[in-house]
Amino acid sequence: MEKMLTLDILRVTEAAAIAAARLMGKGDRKDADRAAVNAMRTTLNDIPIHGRVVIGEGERDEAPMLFIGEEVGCGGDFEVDIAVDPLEGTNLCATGSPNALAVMAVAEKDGLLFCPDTYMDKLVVRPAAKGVVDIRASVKENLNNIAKAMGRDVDDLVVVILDRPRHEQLVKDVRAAGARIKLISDGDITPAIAAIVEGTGIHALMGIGGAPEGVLSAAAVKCLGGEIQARMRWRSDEEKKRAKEMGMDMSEDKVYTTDDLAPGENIIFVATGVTKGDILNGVSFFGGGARTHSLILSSRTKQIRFVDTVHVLDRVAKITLR
Ligand code: VTB
Repeated sequence: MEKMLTLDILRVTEAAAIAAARLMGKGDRKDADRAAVNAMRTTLNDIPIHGRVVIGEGERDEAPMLFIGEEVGCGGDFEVDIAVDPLEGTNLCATGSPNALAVMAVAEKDGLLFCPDTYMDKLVVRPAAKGVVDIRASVKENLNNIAKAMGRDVDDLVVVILDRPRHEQLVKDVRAAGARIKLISDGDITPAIAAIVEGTGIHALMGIGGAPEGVLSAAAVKCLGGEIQARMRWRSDEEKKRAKEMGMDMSEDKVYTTDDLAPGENIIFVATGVTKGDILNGVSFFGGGARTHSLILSSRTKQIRFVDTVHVLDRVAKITLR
């Protein structure tokens, strides 16, 4: 599957990123999101899969496209589950800020958690700290254990947290424990990846963000190593009801591990940069075409690929390769 589908999947996130990047800095996040969704859906329906969207743009009645449960693809041998975030960081794109991405993960059937669009409390750590943290433990205890496992002091650690009033106590706790913090305005998939990769200067991600982003982050963790732990944080009774209908455990105490969120053995994770960020360059346009930068991860081969693509939309365009 990995060999056959990788380039097709790459085309999907590339198309979404190019469409969204055209609207970068225009101040309308919904417009940019819509453009990414449209492009992703059109390209997705052109690839040889029987796909089912398990993480999408929301439930059927509130999202006209790429809703949870939607069938996509043009048929063929592969029956797959798909998680999409056509524009991760809609605000980042609308304001031309770093780290907006087009993201997608594909796995064999039942390889990614089928979960509603709600919130999730997350803890992501490096491979070195795998097995020494517990999301139910205190922030201090977790930070001490991460520092010990990484052979450094707590004040050498940097934790990424979404800058939201709901994280006031978390921020206080991290500071009290002695670690440093990078507060971000939006987009917790990029820092989830940064938290598991050496040399990024990020050592953990903590706090409550989107559940869809949590499942996508778990797909990346499954490919790269490290660990994610998560707990559902329902926003309303309506969401709980939907989740119950999907057969989910309603308890906010249930801890989801990497394998609960992304149980697949054959996961492909692809992200294309929309705006230039910590891991990827954004889309750049030139007369007659565009250039994209993407990350492709595979849980089976453990290969990490960075793909730089020049899309020539006008055949007479002058192509500059650097
Ligand atoms: C979260 C986070 C996303 O939006 O969903 C956040 O996981 C929304 O949080 O990466 P609020 O409802 O508190 O604004 C993102 O940051 C994407 O922009």
